[in-house]
Amino acid sequence: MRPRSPIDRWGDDCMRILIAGGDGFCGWPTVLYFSERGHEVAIADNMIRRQWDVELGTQSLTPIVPVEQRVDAWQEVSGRKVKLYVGDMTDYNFVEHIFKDFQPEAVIHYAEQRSAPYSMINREHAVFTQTNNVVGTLNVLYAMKENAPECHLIKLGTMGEYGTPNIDVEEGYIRIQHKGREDVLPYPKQPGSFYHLSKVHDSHNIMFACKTWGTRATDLNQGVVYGWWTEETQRDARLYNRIDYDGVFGTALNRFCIQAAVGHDLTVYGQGGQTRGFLNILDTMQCVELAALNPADKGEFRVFNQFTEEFSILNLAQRVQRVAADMELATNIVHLPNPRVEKEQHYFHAENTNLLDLGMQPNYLTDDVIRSLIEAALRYKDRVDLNVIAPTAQWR
Ligand code: NAD
Ligand code: USQ
Repeated sequence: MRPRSPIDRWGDDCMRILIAGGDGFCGWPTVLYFSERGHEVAIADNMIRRQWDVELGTQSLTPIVPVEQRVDAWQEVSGRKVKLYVGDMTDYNFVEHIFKDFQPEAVIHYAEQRSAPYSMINREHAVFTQTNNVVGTLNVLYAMKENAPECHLIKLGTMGEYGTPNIDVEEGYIRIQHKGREDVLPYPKQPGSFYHLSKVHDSHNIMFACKTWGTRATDLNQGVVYGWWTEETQRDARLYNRIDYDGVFGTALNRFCIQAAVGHDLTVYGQGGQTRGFLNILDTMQCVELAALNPADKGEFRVFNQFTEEFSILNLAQRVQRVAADMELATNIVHLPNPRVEKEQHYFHAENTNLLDLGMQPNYLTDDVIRSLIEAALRYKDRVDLNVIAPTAQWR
């Protein structure tokens, strides 16, 4: 069968989609993206990400309004209604209620604590991260088994599950020959933080549910996301997406663009040879849509590596520095002592053909994209608190 592309999406393809974590950085644009395309969309979120801002004394670079106002604004702007369930995914009564009430055909599950540094602050933060993430996902699996056995789970995992092995990273599975026998087995996992470990635990639990109960699931091992605007989030100031730049939740390329805008040194940890998969947030939308339109079979645990390009951190900092110089913004690159325990020079090459085979059309990182991110950051530079940029969580 030909893969279903976004072009087919109108009409029969519209479905009921639950977006867990729909108030977050990836979740909110996903809500608007699917709603705009005619799907019936519901958000589940407990707004804990906004509480972590309070805990860490930071805020989104862009001003964001409360989720209720976001949902009302979307209805006003687009004429489309999005349902909102406020609650904690670790509370099974809450999760089961949504499944009975909304009866989703697909669940896009973003609702986790997603910062590696946050998970490494201390014991409490490590325990919280793993409990929040693993229990929330287990609740979704049970709610699907009991209430919606045909539903498709689209779960956000991370490329960091694999670590940085000295061989190519495959998509979820690897063919191994051992003592004259051969099998296709889950690709070895070497995660680099208690957060990344929580994703490995999730993957194992989901794989077990698929095998045991016939659950259908797609694990999207996503790389580092950059950018923050999408077509829908720019339509009204009340629809703006959040964007993090602080030392705990900010991620590499977005941080460098914001640092360049405010004249802060670009903070490369250690040598900067750390190489990761990256993708534009526009491609996050594309990938989850392709996964939703082409569901896994019953009992299938499908793994896609969700990134478009590989970059070293130093290379990204140098590109941002060069584009900033063209904009007459002078920036230095500093090599800070690395707060993490990770390889700073290593081999890294990962496969990413599964989503391309489904029709994904990557948005590659060009100098124009970097320029547009720096320009967007310049508009909000007065909201940047220079005191929260340094990394604080230490791995050791
Ligand atoms: P985010 O923190 O901005 O959003 C997560 C949302 O989930 C927040 O709105 C938060 O309030 C909610 N949430 C967390 N725990 C919850 C719970 N127990 N119950 C209800 N709601 C809860 O994160 P994000 O950047 O949008 O990431 C979304 C997902 O994508 C995460 O699972 C993350 O691991 C994964 N991911 C993100 C990136 C990235 O670069 N941002 C890269 C790869 C993978
Ligand atoms: N880094 C720097 N300077 C910075 C920030 C980061 O050198 O200012 C380095 C880190 O040491 C690391 C790399 O850049 O080697 C990536 O760090 P990051 O903070 O950009 O991303 P990471 O901690 O890996 O986590 C982010 C998201 C997480 C997602 C992951 C995808 O927060 O939710 O799972 O990217 S991946 O990296 O592919 O595992």
